[in-house]
Amino acid sequence: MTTEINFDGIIGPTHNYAGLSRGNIASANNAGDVSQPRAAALQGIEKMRHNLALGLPQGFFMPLDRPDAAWLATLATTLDTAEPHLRAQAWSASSMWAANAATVSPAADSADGKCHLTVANLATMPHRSHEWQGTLAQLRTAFADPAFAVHPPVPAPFGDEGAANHMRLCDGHDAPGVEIFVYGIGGGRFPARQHLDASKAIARRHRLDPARTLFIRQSDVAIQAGAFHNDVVAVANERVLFTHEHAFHDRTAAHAEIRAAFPAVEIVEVPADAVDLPDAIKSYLFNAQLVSLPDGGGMGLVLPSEARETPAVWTWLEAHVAGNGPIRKLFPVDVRQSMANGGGPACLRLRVVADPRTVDPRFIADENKLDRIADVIAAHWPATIASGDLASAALVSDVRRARNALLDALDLSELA
Ligand code: SUG
Repeated sequence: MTTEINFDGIIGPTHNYAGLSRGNIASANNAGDVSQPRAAALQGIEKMRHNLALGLPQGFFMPLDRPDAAWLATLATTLDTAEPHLRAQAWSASSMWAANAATVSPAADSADGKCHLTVANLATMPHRSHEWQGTLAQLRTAFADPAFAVHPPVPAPFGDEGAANHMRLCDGHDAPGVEIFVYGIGGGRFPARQHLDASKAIARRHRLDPARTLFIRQSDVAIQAGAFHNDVVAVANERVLFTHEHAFHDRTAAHAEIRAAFPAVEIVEVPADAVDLPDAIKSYLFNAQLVSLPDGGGMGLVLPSEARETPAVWTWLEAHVAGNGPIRKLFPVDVRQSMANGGGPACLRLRVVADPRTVDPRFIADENKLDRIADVIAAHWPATIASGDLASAALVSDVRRARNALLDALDLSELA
């Protein structure tokens, strides 16, 4: 049966705070802190357990092979000799944020009846620009069934950050939907990472119906406040669009276009005078998983525990749940290690609408498999990484061994 499956990126053993993402305030604020890869990865596993227990189908992706010595070789340097900023870029564990792995168009939206995935080029940030090769290999393994079409990235000058800038409205996940691509226009202090030409190329490749495809500009105010991806200020599920007042460049026109393309939409907008942009971004209120609960349970919001600690945000949410709004339940989860690099619950997952039987079963989670993964993490992931540790040859061997142990445990050694 066709359903929505959330694939979470397992947080890799090289997770560290190098302050690599300009425009991502958490990444900048925590630069140089000591990270906790083991705790980080276990927090990610607990989030998956939580969602499984809600009755939601769950998958996962492997961390990439880091530090990426092959990438340093293309820059004519090595792990030993690289300048510190390049070494840190080679060590990045940022593929954990699977929302940036690819853009996904379900089969019901495409003229050829396949579920299309285009791997993101992540061209704007050097530390993420070398993710796509490993991600593409993994997507081709997980989605090898003819039900899927997996595409290479769009060419690099046109920055593409995948599903983080893509939303879909539909009557039910398996029904044809309206796909909304949100792009930014650069020029400010912080970069706009999603290019309109990239979004349009993906829509053409995925053979989307132009009448059910929208391209909407993200607001500069949001980007400059630290919303480096649209999924920091808006999220959609089925008929509901949950959004901040300042998410889009021209709010009135954006809402009108969305209503015209999908009249059944229910727009739940949080006004700036209830939650201002700094609070929305600090708490990651919108970087939540808006999920349809099984058995007609309405919608739930799986959101970071920081949302509960931000008074304006929690007040708004409690009032919404107490009223007649579509969000019926709030589920705070602890992903603090990821949050400290600007990645909330929604960043950590890629949504794929498909029949789980068409996905390589090695990527599908159940409780036993999560136990097995947690055991490998507990045994092999470093407890801490400080910035000086990135120069340690011993740590390089440790993190490689850690990832290989995970690949072995899941019978995925072909991704080594
Ligand atoms: O690309 N942080 C990621 C966070 C991505 C969040 N994803 C979504 N919003 N979907 C980024 O900015 C920080 C890495 C560092 O500084 O070490 C980082 O890459």
